[in-house]
Amino acid sequence: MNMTTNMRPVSSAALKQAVEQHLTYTLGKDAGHASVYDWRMALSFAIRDCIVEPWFRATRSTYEGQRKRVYYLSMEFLIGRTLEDAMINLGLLEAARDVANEVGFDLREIIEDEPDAALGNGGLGRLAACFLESMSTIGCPAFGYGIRYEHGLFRQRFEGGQQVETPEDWLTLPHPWEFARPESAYEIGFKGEAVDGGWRPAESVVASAYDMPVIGWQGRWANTLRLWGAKPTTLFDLERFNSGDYAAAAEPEALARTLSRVLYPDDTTYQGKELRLKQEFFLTSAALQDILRRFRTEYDDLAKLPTKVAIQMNDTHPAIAGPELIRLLTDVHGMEWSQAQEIARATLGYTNHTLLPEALERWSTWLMGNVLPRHMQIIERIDDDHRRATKRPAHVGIVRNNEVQMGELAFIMSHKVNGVSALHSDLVKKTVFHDLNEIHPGRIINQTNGVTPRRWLKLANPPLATLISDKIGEGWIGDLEQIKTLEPFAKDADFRRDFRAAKRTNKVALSNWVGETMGVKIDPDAMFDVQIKRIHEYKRQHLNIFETIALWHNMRENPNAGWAPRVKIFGGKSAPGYAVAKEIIHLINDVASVINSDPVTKDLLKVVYPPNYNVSMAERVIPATDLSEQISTAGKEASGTGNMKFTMNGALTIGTLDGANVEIREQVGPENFFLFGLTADEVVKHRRNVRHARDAIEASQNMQSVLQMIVEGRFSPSDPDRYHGLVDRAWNHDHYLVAADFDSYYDAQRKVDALYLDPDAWEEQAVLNTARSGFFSSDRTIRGYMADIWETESALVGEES
Ligand code: DL6
Repeated sequence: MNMTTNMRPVSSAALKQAVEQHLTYTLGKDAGHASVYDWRMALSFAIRDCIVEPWFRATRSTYEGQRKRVYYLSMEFLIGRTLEDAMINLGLLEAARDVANEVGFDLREIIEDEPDAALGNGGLGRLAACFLESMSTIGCPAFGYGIRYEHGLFRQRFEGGQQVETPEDWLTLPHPWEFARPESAYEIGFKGEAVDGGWRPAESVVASAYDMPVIGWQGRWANTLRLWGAKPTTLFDLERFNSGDYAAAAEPEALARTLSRVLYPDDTTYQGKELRLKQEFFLTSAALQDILRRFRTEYDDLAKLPTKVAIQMNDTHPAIAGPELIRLLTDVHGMEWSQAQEIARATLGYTNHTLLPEALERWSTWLMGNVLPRHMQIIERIDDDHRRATKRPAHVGIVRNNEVQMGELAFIMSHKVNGVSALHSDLVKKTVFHDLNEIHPGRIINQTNGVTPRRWLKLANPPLATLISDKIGEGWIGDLEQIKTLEPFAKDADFRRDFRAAKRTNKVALSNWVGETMGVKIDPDAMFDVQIKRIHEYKRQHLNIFETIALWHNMRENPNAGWAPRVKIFGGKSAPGYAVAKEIIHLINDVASVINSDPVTKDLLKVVYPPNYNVSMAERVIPATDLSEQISTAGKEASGTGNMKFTMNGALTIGTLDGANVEIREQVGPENFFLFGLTADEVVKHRRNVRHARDAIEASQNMQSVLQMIVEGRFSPSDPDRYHGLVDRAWNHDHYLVAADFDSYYDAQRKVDALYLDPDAWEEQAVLNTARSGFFSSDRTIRGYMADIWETESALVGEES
């Protein structure tokens, strides 16, 4: 099957014609009066047209070949922008640039007019987006299932250095990438009562589908991201309307829409519990009903489900899939209980993304029984069956302490459970699922995360992508392992010079953007030292800012000591209710104001924290980064994926032995990685000493000076007591061992300085980081899931690429 399309307008002239058609007939706009928004919409529709044919072909081929499909259930898909990604994968970027120029616009301006689809909080959601793209690239027949949140992750701005959240509104303007499918709609019930092997819900809403095609590299395959929007079962209460009570008449619609209105702005704890549980069930039930409907159009025998369907639960958020699938198979389709349980288990897989106790989902049995009474019965029966079969003691299990442990439920209802880096998977076995691992040896496996090189290298970093392709050809884009052929060029002075020039181009662009948007002048020749990610104590942005303060202090004491000039760049949002993380944001901004106005260090150190970090900002910052900060407390970061993006883009990493840092260091070579800090085992041992922070601070002159400056109000002169709580925590409640790792981090940073002052040596290591990043493609990760969990094959095997 030749998936390259003959309908695609490959020439600039054909694309221009398609764009103008859409401008005129879809948007009803006269070219002479069209705005950047109009051109963006017209171009998006023209590009979307080019996806439709490969999309149809992929669907037809899946049906005709009776292929197994993968269904990826995720409460989050952090997609960012779509237009540029689609143009790149279709090979239409240059044609689009010509079209934009001809109509008098800059393509970049058009691309940047698109709002980010921020349907996720961070790593977990962005991983899901990378996976969708990789599944399409590989030709793995798949659907992503998620929620079409009207408001994605909140917008962040700073007022007086403090985070202020405002609603995100990506759907205010029409979304050109989706196809509404009102015919694909399912009723989702809640509450009511469980009745004799069934359920009579008291409330219900309709889940209505919106499909986004996801095109893979070179347009050879396209899968579907199906997002569910909530609608009322009855649109309107006419009687109330006619009696003049308009607000009450609209109530059903308003209530239903609440379900898909907002993404929960927190990736570790859960608030608004009932609504969150309802959202999880809404996604899961709609997806499962859709999966069974599709399956039954092709096969009669539901016993064959696991041979044609693989369902992956992205964390425990869709873990209600186990009981819901059993309910559908038994109550609705009349299957016998034990067979239904076996079939559900053979179909489901579960990915664990965290060991943080506060992020392991638990629902009170009261809430679960109230919102999903039939499911509560099913969960208890699964638990009893499992306990009986495995002779597990009564005090452990899915239901304990009047709570439903969703991790246990997901584990017990899955045939495979995976962690997301080698270290994390090992810790999953040793900690949260220790006893279940002994009962079910071999069920827990590892699938180290990855990121798509199309978006994170080709799209985000055109200067470097072009340089690489000029040297080794374009094969790396679809097969990142090929990037290792770049390795010998690390020794080639001309190549190193070009590599440096590519980075400098990106640094100049970032400097200009920071100047324009924040009014801070930064020097593109200084080292760009970057920490961008969610703000969380375990990620230790406070370790970074403490080190920044120590560095600044020492620079002031001795400005001519041969420091490497640096720009410290931070980016990230805190969950709105996470006071400690918000205090860290405030401190970073306060420190930035003091340092950035210091005449003594003005050529040596700057601190910038652009607000509202999102996917598009990451695409801007990562290619311009020299030093990647991956400094979490060992044992806490499940994997990280930002760390991989930086490595691909030739940044060196300073990091702990945590998450996928361990594998990054192995791949790039320990001599090309700045390691510091305690290991995961040492962290556990260290915590046993109740004085660990005090001992470490008392032994560190630098750390003492830092805390002294903060507590004296050096960075908050108008409110000197502002950080007393923070300093008290550093001395007395340092759960994430900032003090214990501080000196080791400070020393590693001085090694970073020394290397940066030797540009040739730095560049050699930077080239090796890029050249050895092949393992971190999400294509590799997806192939691992396909082989080890889903037991599926690529539909593109044997096809010409
Ligand atoms: O696996 C994707 C990503 C990892 O890279 C991060 O290390 C991890 O923190 C993140 N986990 C979550 C957990 N949320 N919940 N539950 O976002 O997953």
